Amino acid sequence: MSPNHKLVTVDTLDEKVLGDLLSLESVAVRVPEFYDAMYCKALADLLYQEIDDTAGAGIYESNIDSFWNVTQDPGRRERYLASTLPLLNRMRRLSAPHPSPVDHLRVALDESWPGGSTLMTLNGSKMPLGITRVWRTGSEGLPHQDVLRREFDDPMAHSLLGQLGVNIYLDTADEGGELEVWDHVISDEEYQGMADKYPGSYGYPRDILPEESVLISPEPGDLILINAACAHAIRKITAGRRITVSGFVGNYGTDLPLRCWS
Ligand SMILES: O=C(O)CCC(=O)C(=O)O
Ligand SMILES: [Fe+2]
Repeated sequence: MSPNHKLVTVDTLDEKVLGDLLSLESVAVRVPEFYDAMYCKALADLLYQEIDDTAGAGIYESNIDSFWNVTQDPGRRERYLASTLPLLNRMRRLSAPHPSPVDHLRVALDESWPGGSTLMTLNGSKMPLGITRVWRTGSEGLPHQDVLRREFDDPMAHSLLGQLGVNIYLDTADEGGELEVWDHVISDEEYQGMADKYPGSYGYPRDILPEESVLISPEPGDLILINAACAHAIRKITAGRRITVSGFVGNYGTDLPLRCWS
């Protein structure tokens, strides 16, 4: 059966929508026009300019390291942790006079979850939220999962009850670049047997996944949340480029704050 019923479209987030996603009643939640499309365009133009000036290589180009890039390197981890407030402030500056999409997301999560929402901390330091990722023509994200405890052997990772991937789409590809989500979790036990083949839970072959998936063509302004334990991929961009503001949301239980990072 097609898993399309596992994509939920809502006007606003609330406890039930987030709870259903965490319990895999759904695999993805879309909030259309979460951030005004005109604001998206203005912000995307500024971000493209900045990233073009400082481009690096990789499956996508981004302004800061993702946490999984820094887990093995104390120096890089320090730089990552030092980037938190500058990153938030930069997004506010670039968005002005409109609200920052990251702040908008943080407030929406805080107001929709009984325990509220805050930034993830590591040894008392706040972790950055709101990495910007540019995906250019020809790039793609292979099927993968995002499971912090597989990357980082720390109580803060092991006590997570669930992890969501959250993206605000500021600009979307002309062709391709869809987000594909499978209603399928590769368990830690299954992953153990193949961790050396797919480091970082990245690059699963499609033939180990169900034939049917949820395929989402994001529109500028969309907020899309996925249960990051489900295998997911970004289809190859065949025309144009896309830019997202991206992060993760960790669940420690209904009465505790959600914890956000990138
Ligand atoms: O850019 C996207 O559509 C999804 C990126 C992703 O893999 C994630 O947010 O976990
Ligand atoms: Fe992901």
